[in-house]
Amino acid sequence: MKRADRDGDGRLSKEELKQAFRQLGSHVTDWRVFRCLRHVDTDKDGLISASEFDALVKYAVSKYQQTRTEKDRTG
Ligand SMILES: [Ca+2]
Ligand SMILES: [Ca+2]
Repeated sequence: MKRADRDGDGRLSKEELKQAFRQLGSHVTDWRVFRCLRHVDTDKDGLISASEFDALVKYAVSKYQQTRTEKDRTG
């Protein structure tokens, strides 16, 4: 969270979120980042707070594992 929060305001913007995904080694497109953000942004301020980030990580990990599984299956 701290590493991903580039401007240090304690919340992640869409852009910071995209960078965070990259650091996780996941190549995501803009709309995917946006969808993730919409999914976890419970107070709808367009930013990811620490608790929202927690939910986001769980969401991202489950998505990431899904993708991995699909890749493993197809080779
Ligand atoms: Ca920030
Ligand atoms: Ca929020």
